[in-house]
Amino acid sequence: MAVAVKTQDLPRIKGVRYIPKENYYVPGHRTCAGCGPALQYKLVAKAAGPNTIFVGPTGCMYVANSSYLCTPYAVPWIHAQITNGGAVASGIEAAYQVLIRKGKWEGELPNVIVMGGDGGSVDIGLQAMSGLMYRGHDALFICYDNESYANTGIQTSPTTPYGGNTTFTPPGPAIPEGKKLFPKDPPQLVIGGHPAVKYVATASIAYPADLINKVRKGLNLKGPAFLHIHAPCPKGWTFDESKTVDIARMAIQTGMWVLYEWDNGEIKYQHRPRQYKPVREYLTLQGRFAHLTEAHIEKIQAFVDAKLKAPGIPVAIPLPPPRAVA
Ligand SMILES: Cc1ncc(C[n+]2csc(CCOP(=O)(O)OP(=O)(O)O)c2C)c(N)n1
Ligand code: SF4
Repeated sequence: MAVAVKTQDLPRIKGVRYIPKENYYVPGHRTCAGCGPALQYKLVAKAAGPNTIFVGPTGCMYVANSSYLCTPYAVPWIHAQITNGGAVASGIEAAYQVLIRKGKWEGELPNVIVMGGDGGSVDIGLQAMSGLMYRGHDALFICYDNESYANTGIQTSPTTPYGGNTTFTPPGPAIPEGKKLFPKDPPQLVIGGHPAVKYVATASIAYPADLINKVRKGLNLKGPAFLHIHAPCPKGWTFDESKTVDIARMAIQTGMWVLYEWDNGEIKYQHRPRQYKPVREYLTLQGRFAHLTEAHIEKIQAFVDAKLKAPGIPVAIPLPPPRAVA
């Protein structure tokens, strides 16, 4: 006889006043002051609660967070390789399903959450993330997006915006804009290619209650879910560490980041401003864009304008010209 899998039902919260007081990502870690990914970790851990297992593909949230015998996670966690967060989570979830089927685990199925950087989610870790989504494991995959391979010295990643100055895309006479490519679209990548996935959403540290509700929705749902969370990085983006939340909010006010959820084929938007501010107001707050010319800023504005005509729908991305043959 099939054994019923007991699952959790995490309640929706009405606003910031109702954010749980309990912390499962506690002080004592070694991330930079004002680290956006650390703040989102804290919020996700509050949302998920004690019956949670975090899976961490290598990145700032593991290397900067944990040193020998000292970590900030107050729930079980495992450090995966940057390539295989999705595979490790798949194995954990599948093992629990077997234990439940054999009557060796009588509790609720834990929340299995992969917390990967953009590199560990949609670049080096893409195949394992996609495998988890494709096979339909009951797990939540979170891509915390600091728009670079931060832990190895702020190298460019596929989600680094056009024009971003990183250690691999320094602006100079040959390439004045720095990064030449426009970013990948992680939510659309997951939605478009994975029939088992029914819930995909974007979130931001600037809207913590919305973030918590999306985490809980993804966890309550049976099957795989994907969240793309905007998490500014003061070190890599070059801004004052007291401004992390302001920068995250400005991204939404200028349309550089759009908050939405894709729920079984239906798109719903959250916190859409009546009037978007020019992208310049976001770009000028960050040293990584300090070298951009008017023409570069116009190119970014045109990209955002096209995206905002149908937010959540991929836009045609301008490609760089083919490389000149030496
Ligand atoms: C296969 C492999 N390639 C490269 C590395 C080196 N490496 C460690 S952390 C890291 C950056 C991770 O970037 P991301 O996943 O975006 O997370 P972040 O550091 O930005 O939080 C890299 C490239 C590695 N550990 N394994
Ligand atoms: S480099 Fe960025 S992501 Fe990494 S710990 Fe510092 S602020 Fe956080």
